[in-house]
Amino acid sequence: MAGRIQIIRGDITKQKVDAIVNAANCSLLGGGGVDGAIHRAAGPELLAECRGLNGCETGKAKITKGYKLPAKYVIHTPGPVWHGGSRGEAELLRSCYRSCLELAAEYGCKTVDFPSISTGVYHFPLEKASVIAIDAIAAFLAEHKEIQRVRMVCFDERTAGFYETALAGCGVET
Ligand code: AR6
Repeated sequence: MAGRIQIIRGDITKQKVDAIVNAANCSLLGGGGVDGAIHRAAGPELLAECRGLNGCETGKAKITKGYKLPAKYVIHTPGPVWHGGSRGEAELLRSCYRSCLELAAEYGCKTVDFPSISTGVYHFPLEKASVIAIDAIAAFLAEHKEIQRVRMVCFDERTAGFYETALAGCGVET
């Protein structure tokens, strides 16, 4: 039987889940990468709601509706930009995952899909980011049985491979 943490390859904008996470920037006003794809698929009402949120700090999260997306909610989190690892990047990335899951639980979400936060244009090394992500998700799920399933939705094979390895190595029965 599959565990509560799963890794899939795919496009996060196509997933019919309670909440998808957006790897945003602090303005919450859109950008490239997965952020651009989510805004395109959700339609202009998403940007309109985001304009009222007054941005978001790195490592924190804010929630909106999903509009034209199959997902009910979008949880927006600005990940840390990688500066070499000495500027609290690891703790900030961990905080992104935890903050998103806290909001998901608060809104009654049972299924949550994440993209690989910070490993695109923010250049967080995948090997480190994948271990932090899986560890943070596993720790949260251990305390929150009401969330049934969390998936990492990876856009490419290389990214999926790192998360598979991290999941296999995390040693937590999820
Ligand atoms: N579904 C799933 N994953 C995707 C998709 C998709 N449709 N599109 C891209 N990815 P990035 P970051 C993957 O750069 O590093 C934006 O401009 C992508 O292959 O989107 O956190 C924001 O506004 C990569 O593995 O996010 C910020 O300014 C992962 O998503 C900045 O980029 C994250 O890559 C955030 O940078």
